Amino acid sequence: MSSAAVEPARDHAEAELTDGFHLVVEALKLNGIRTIYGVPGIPITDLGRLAQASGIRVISFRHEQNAGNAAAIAGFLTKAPGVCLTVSAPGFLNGLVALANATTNCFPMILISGSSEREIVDLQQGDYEEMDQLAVARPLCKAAYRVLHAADIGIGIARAIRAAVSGRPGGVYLDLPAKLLGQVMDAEAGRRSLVKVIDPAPAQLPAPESVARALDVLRGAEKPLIILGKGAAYAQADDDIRALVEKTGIPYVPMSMAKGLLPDTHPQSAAAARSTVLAESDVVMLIGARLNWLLSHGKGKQWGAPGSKRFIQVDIEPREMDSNVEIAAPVVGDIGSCVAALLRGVGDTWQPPPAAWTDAITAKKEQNVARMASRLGRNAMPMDYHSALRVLRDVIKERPDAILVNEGANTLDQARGVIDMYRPRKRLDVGTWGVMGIGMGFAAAAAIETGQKVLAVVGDSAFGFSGMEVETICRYGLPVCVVVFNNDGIYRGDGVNPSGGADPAITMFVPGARYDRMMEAFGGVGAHVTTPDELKRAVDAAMDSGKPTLINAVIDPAAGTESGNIGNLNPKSALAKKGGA
Ligand code: OXT
Ligand code: ADP
Ligand code: MG
Repeated sequence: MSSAAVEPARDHAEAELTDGFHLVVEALKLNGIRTIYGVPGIPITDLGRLAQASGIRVISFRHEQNAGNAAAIAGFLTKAPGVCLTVSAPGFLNGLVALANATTNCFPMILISGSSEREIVDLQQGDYEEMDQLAVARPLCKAAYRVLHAADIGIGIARAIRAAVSGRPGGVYLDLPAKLLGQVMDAEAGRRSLVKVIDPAPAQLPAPESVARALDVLRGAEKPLIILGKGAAYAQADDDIRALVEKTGIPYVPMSMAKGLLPDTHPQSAAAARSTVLAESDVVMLIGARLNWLLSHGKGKQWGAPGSKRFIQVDIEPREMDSNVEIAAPVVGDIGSCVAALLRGVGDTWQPPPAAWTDAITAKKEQNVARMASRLGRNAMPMDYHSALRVLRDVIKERPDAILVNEGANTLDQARGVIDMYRPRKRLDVGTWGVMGIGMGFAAAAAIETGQKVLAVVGDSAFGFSGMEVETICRYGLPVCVVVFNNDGIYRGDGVNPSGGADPAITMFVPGARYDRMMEAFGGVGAHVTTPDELKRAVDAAMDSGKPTLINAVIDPAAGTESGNIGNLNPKSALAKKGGA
């Protein structure tokens, strides 16, 4: 559309007019966007106001990264793009971390940022918050667009929506220069320029021969294994996924955010025998899970003898195949269609895996469960991770619809193992990047998008990245209970400054800090607990009342390990003087 299509207001004194602000809001509404997460300011304050006036829920955060994380997880939970609205340069950059993280995790999201005047930015003449935002965003997201003419707003938003949710979902950047928002055009022409996206994420059917090949490989397995990833959770094909697992009788391991697709207590879950099944399986079917670092790239010691494994991979992204190891049977398509096709092929006469395989898994599971039970049974004082997590495990068992948000290092790794999930998409965590700071944004959006109560279990360091959003949680009265596992530091709270100087160790925080008072400062409920009983009472009260609550749970500063379960990824200098924890 050329600029000639944008007519100045003065020529239309009599005609009904619209402008960029209204067209953006109408385009979002037309496409079913009901919530915007963001931070107001120049040049998008009025855009937010107008959106709110016209019935969109606009949630104002204290920092764009948290608003962006909220939008990203809204996308994961709903399969519709979560929208984050920010101001130019600094606000945009704050939101960009969340956009990149969404893209990395395959969550559909749109970051809409206001920007400065193109003419000034391109000549680098020093405009207010000058930055070539489109160029900065492009390498960090799935697609990036800029709209220059009001008459193109409809098509720009349509492109952003389709790019975010079709194929492999991801983050999209949409650049809206300040001047665009004020552009005026004929209202009827504006209405006609809007686009309602039809079938934004079309089914992608797998080729029948790829399904047949996968079933052949699976049928020939002596020690088959299914790995469910967060792509499987995203796909919302819950009944078929469960039927596929149960009809084949194949043991499965859920990746962290796929926990609950089948209840973690399911007899076929091999989560508690993870090392055994990764090493000893002969055929592994990945459904919506990548062979990235979280799965040791599908090779090495963890995966047993070289050449002992054949992989089947179900994924919507063809280029994911053979990314790390050879995929013997790629099945490319959307998980709903692929799993339905696999299920049809499985039929009613599928032979379950040999008992030798399932018995070996059961034996290993029993060992690990017994080991965990003895840890859970200890009543350590001060609390260690397991004594605190035991009661949180019970909270989720009693309230399987509640959403668990989880971040930290030890707080993350121990909670993942201890807290069973019973329903799909109820566990939200640090994802592919292991990023700290998703906590309060995820918690707020989970409450808003699902209407369920949220339990956020976060390390004291992790909490600090988004902690100011407890004000947001109080302001909107969200049913979020935050439990801060307070061990006085990153990984541990007993670090020592190796120089012997007065500064604290780099992993230490103020000992005995009272995070509960932050929630009280904004009118929420604060609690300070030192025993499992106190913790259970405080969490039960919060989950029953739905009042914004922060529980400061004191954890033994010496209970954690450096980097949690992934200490192997933390390089250590052989030359440095030993210090710290
Ligand atoms: O089979 P085996 O025998 O091996 O046993 C396994 C299972 O079978 C068994 N298991 C069970 N047994 C019994 N019962 C049950 N139910 C059961 N379930 C499992 O248990 C073992 C282990 O099982 P698991 O966990 O499944 O297996 P494993 O081997 O651990 O799996 C490997 C992984 C890689 C899949 C898994 O470990 C994983 O998903 N890890 C994710 C790790 C991660 O992402 N960590 C976060 C990043 S750490 C670090 O980077 C941090 N930073 C730096 C930083 C970051 N991240 N971001 C930003 C923006 N800036 C800086 C910081 C600052 S963490 C951090 C803060 C930390 O401090 P906090 O105060 O917040 O937290 P605390 O540590 O608490 O102080
Ligand atoms: P996890 O961290 O749980 O292992 P990953 O984020 O690594 O999961 O992998 C998710 C995978 O799921 C990605 O490769 C992505 O392309 C895929 N995916 C996402 N949504 C769908 C879908 N609807 N259909 C098929 N594949 C999907
Ligand atoms: Mg800590």
